[in-house]
Amino acid sequence: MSDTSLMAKDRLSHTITACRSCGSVHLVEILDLGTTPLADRLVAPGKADEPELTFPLKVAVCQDCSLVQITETVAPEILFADAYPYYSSFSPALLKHSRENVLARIAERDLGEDSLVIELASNDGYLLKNYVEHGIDVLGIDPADGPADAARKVGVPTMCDFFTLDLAKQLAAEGKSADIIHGNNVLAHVADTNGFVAGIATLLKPNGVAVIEAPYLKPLIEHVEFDTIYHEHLLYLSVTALDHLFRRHGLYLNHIEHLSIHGGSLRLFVEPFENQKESVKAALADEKNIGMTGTAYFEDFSARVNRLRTDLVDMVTKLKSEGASIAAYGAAAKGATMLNYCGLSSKELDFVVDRNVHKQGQMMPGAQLLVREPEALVTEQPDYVVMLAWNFADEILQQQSEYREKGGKFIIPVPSPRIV
Ligand code: JHZ
Repeated sequence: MSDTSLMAKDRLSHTITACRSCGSVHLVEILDLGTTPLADRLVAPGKADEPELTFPLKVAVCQDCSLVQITETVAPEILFADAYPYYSSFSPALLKHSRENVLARIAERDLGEDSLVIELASNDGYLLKNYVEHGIDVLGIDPADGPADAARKVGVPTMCDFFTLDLAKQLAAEGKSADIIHGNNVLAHVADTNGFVAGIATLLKPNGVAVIEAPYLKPLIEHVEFDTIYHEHLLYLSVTALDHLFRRHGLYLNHIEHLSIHGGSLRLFVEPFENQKESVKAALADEKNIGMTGTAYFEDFSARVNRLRTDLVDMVTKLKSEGASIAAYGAAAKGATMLNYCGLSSKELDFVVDRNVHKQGQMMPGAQLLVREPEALVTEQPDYVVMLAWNFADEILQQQSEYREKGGKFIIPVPSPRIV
């Protein structure tokens, strides 16, 4: 796919002036995280001295449809297609979560020989492979070459492309229509929000369902999960904003489930007919009640984000002054936001570990920490490890029992820094 160096600077990003969903110009800024490098754009060691691409990272809320969104759109070809390093299959917890999702859908739907399940942003086939095992036809669509190749290797037919309304129309013209469309952690990533949802409407069978997962705005705000804000995530979703968005395309958010994954997510059940369940009614009422449909709810968020930064930097500075060595766990995209916003780098942290072999040997953007294999925690035994992938804390703490038994401690930064 396209290489950044071939793109004119002015085509790399643009700032929006209207809501990504409803088009209103009534956007109110609620947070400014400064100018940051791209969270998943790892740096090759030989390129440490080359300047990194950086872009403004500001968050606004739409006063008309309540959608929270960042105001800068970085070209998707830069974000997702150019050596995108995220492979879903490196987390056993995510694999289990996805398998359970598929088994529940198979149990509740009458899927057979004529059925088709499509996944948008199917990554390395981590989810669809479970349908393949049950003999159900699938089609994965993902713009990143590496993960798409990995998916084909595990038997998941995959188109390497961005999902757009045009692509949906092309697939529909070829006779494809879906019983289920999955889209996990992708709705918030797409700049043409309305085109993406219209594409789903185009491909769903009249009795089909789109089962979509996305981080939920409420825990993000309440637990100060500000590090999940980066350029890949254009939207921060509430049920209110989603309800408006889907209705515009003849789709209905009929049911939701609350999930603990990624710091608190929603699983949305979206259908081409209206049958709103209590789960949605309750969430809409709750969001209205707590003020999420206005701007007041967000007023102290920026101050709480600043407080977390001060607390984490103070903690790290104090430990360093006492002679402690500190590393980090998880070369996660959210880790890049955390490190860059807090100004933590190789001065304070020795290295970061991550199981993803595609990340190892490279450096985290901005902070330029070298990514090493998790075994380095036991061989190097740093005194403390900042848990950047705090959303998988339980899994990682368990996996790192040897490091912990030898006296190693983790610093969990969210919702406020604490040592475990
Ligand atoms: P993880 C990703 O964000 C990318 P990130 C993306 N933008 C998105 O939308 C969100 O997910 C939802 C590693 N790890 O998944 C793997 C271990 O090393 O929280 C990952 O590199 N050992 C599409 O990148 C990182 O940590 C482990 O035991 O913020 C976690 O990144 C486990 C469990 C993970 O998301």
